[in-house]
Amino acid sequence: MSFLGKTPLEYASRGLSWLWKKNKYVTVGVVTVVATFQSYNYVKKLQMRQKWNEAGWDVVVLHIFPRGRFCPNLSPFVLKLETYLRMAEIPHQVDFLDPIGPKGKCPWITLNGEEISDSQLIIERLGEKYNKNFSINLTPEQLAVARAFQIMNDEHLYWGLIVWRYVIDAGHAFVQCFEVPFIFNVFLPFLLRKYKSMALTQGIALHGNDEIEHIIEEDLEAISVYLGDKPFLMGSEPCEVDCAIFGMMAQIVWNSPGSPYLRMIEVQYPNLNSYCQRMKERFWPDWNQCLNPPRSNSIEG
Ligand SMILES: N[C@@H](CCC(=O)N[C@@H](CS)C(=O)NCC(=O)O)C(=O)O
Repeated sequence: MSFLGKTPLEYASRGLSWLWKKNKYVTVGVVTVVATFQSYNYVKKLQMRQKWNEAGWDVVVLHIFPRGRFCPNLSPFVLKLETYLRMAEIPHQVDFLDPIGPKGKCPWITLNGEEISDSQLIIERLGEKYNKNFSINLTPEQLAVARAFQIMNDEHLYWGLIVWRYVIDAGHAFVQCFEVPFIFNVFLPFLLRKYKSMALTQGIALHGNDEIEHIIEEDLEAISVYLGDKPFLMGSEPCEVDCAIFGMMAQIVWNSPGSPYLRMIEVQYPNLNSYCQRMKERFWPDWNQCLNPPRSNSIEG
């Protein structure tokens, strides 16, 4: 990794030699603090790796963000991957302590000591390893359609959700959807700024709110029309693409109160709501227990 042609190490060594010339004692102090912190992190990571390895051979350790109040996760990609693990009945354990993986994103997994990132790449790897292919009966044309929907969902519709959640709504609904630790309130403005900058770089945040709503409505309409009366996106049985679509739709249905997208689903695209309920019933019979705080099954939601 480099910035303007220099590695962080080069920057650090320049900074230190400048500081050394100014004050040798302060330099020794800074180096000691940084070295202690790094060693602590290193040892902690080693201990965690050891613990993850104890999960057992061929048991996936799924590293994710904490549970939500209304939906097991506030990340569409976590819900996608966890739904897949349930669909494929792959033995797995969940870790909430180290949600950010080697590529700087959540979710990621550890499997037999190997660290693997990105929900889609993980699904592909696990499908091969555990010999699970839920799209095996799809024609090449249907496979192409499923791929196009997955990309629209994960790489396009996602950004509409991001802009609404972190920019337009400024995190208000987001913080209602999970048990917010006190420290998170300090961290929230940085998170909002980071997502705004990412959405500007991606391009969607360059549009006005009405334009963004229109863009996302078109995506929702495409999914709703293609789903039609079918129980699942590609037919009567669920397959891999349903995990992605469900992961994202669930964010609108359960984690975006007051959003225009929830209104659209409720009013214009009710089949997307029934679809979410269907996926939830099929793969998350313990949904209420996976919420934080857990709810008893007598409470509907
Ligand atoms: N393509 C990745 C996307 C993962 C992703 O963007 N995760 C978000 C949470 S929804 C994340 O980790 N954000 C943290 C960050 O960017 O710092 C996947 O499918 O896993």
